[in-house]
Amino acid sequence: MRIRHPAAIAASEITPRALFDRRREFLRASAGLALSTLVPQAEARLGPGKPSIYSTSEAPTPLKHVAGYNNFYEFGTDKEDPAQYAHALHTRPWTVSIEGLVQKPKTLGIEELLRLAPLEERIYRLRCVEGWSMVIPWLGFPLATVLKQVEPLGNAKYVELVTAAQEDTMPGVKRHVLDWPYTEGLRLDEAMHPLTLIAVGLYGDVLPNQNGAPLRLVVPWKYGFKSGKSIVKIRFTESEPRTAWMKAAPREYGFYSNVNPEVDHPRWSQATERRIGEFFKRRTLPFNGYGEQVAQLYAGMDLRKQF
Ligand SMILES: Nc1nc2c(c(=O)[nH]1)N[C@H]1C(S)=C(S)[C@@H](COP(=O)(O)O)O[C@H]1N2
Ligand SMILES: [Mo]
Repeated sequence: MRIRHPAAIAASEITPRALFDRRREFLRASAGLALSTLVPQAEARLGPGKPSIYSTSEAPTPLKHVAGYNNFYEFGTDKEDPAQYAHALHTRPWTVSIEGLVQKPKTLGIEELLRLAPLEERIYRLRCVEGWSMVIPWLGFPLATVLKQVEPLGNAKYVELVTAAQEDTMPGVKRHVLDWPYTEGLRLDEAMHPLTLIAVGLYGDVLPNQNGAPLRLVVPWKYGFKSGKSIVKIRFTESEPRTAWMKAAPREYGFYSNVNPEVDHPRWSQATERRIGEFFKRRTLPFNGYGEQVAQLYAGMDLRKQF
């Protein structure tokens, strides 16, 4: 696909403040009790988070689906496996090592990471390459905040994200489904984009383990698999990192993985999606509806070849 004119929806999507506050009241009221039953080792609530102009005004998907229908292959390949097994994940102590082509490599503990920036609430669409989607009220801060801590060198062009592989808690890593640990990657400008989020919570509370506790990536204009869960390492590189899905099926999953209704997956169409909780399918939007913010990152690229 060639870049089209920015999707017309984006401006109308920016949530007016009053509506936003009302919706947050609603989110808080409806999340409250339910989440504590879904997060066994519930820690202190993270609070509501600063509202963000990047939030969609679409209705959030009920928490029972957000935390009950997941892809987290380290815990098994069925959608119910993560909710069933991820309670065992060790989320403390937790450190993230930031290394590679940087002036000042650093290892930051989760508590230090949480102090880097005020938490924002970002209500984003998430579309899985399998053809389903959700709307999730994340709590987090831009990945850029973390990347700026280490002074990248001039030849750094990409970041590789490496996620946890805990053999004692993750039954899936004993099976050769993927080449563990699960890794992902972004070009530096994608990684620095203000939409690219490190999420530490959702629905006003800490992340349920099955959603990638204690911290995961969220890249809303790309297919869900780009949003790696339970990150332990961020490495700056000069060449394009190979990702877990590219290694597993290079014909099916490319590096960019931008949501693109015009480029079919080799085994199925990407033109429509089913919002979890709804019956009828919706048409999928280019860049998952975030084209106005990100299309210019890909100007001049042929996104059929660089899929
Ligand atoms: N470590 C890890 N991260 C992962 C995955 C995974 O299997 N392992 N699955 C990805 C896929 S395919 C999707 S669609 C999203 C799902 O995120 P959610 O379960 O929070 O909705 O997580 C992504 N991040
Ligand atoms: Mo996915």
